Amino acid sequence: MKLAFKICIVGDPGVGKTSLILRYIENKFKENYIPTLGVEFLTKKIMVKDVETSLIIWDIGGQHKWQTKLHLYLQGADGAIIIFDLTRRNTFANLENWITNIKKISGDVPYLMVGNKKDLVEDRNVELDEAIAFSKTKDGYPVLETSAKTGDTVNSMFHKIAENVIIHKAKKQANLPEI
Ligand code: G3D
Ligand code: MG
Repeated sequence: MKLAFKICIVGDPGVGKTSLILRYIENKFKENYIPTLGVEFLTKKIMVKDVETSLIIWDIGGQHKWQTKLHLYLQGADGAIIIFDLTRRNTFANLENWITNIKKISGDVPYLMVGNKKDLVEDRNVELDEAIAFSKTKDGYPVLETSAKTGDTVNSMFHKIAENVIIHKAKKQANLPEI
């Protein structure tokens, strides 16, 4: 059996969406210049519980034109990762809006809440405890903390969403999208 999942990476501008994908796919971090990926999605194959799984990772562009086309990105997502910036509280406050959009457009799909820029220890403005408390008021999905700069928890973030998609589909007894 081979599976393919569409995973959307969302979150406010500058939280590190593109950097996390670049770290995951190419194991690189660009300090000063983040090239636009030039494509709307990238694919990575991983093994999840002995099953070959293709993650089709969609990066939501920062420019306004993409924000107005959010529905095109989120449509048909099997799961989402909402990124916020641990140094900027407003990006954490906006999780609520992102969850609303995901539910409205993608439907009942699993999502992770991920605080990025963990390496900026001195500038941290959101604590893990409060993010977990927030998750409990919503759907109780996992909260992780990452650094695209050091690579901390980046691989496990993608692995976790794949696992959650499989668990969620199994619960709903939906057919897994095979390729
Ligand atoms: P976006 O795709 O969500 O808009 P980007 O965000 O990936 O373009 O990242 C925005 C800025 O945050 C970039 O800096 C990038 O280098 C920085 N960044 C992303 N992830 C991390 C991280 O984990 N740690 C640190 N310290 N910085 C990070 P610039 O200077 O290009 O704006
Ligand atoms: Mg980007």
